[in-house]
Amino acid sequence: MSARTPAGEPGHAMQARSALVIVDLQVDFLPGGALAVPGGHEVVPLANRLAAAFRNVVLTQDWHPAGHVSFATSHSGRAPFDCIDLPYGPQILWPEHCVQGTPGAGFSAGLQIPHAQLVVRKGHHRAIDSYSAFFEADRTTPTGLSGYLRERGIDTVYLAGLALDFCVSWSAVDAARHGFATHVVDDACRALDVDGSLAQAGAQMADAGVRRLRLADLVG
Ligand code: VGL
Ligand code: ZN
Repeated sequence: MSARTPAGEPGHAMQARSALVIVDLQVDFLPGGALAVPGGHEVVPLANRLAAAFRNVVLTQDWHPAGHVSFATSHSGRAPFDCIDLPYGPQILWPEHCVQGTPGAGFSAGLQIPHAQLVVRKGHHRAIDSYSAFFEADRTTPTGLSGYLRERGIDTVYLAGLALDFCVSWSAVDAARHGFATHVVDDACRALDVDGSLAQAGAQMADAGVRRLRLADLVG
């Protein structure tokens, strides 16, 4: 394994207890996609490099049914990026994206992580969005990822992918709150930055004790 050990990380033995979670590197989030994250394509080769240094890799996949509650088209008179109140809280409305089984919901063709062990599909309940890989937006419906990691003896999580201010940060905050030592690899993420969302995500991650590091801290 070629990973350099980040500050405070005891090294090889810890690899068994660490997992890399690569968030939503899907066609619809890349330039030209339905909900493109600026520079999103730049993350794909970085994720490949990062993943090569991890024994345990999990991929997440945004995976919505047609007519999903997060789509602006599901609410008459609403436009993408409007915010509405739903029973579980405020919800930003998005263009239709990552519809189950469509090409846009597929992983980037450039993603080469054959040793990934689990794909977590999220956002599959029509009436609840799910940015986090751990809990849906009602903050109570679990995806099962926490139990999966714990059952495998994993206590440390690294995250990278798209979008930093939504699915990456929500996943990181939930991981930290549920007791995982949590690190976000900043330069292997890109953000949407909708109405101050990036600054807000930074503050929430800091509050939750999420550590931020850079790719070079992990792979030389
Ligand atoms: C995401 C908005 C809607 C993300 C997913 O992957 O960050 N953002 N669905
Ligand atoms: Zn989504």
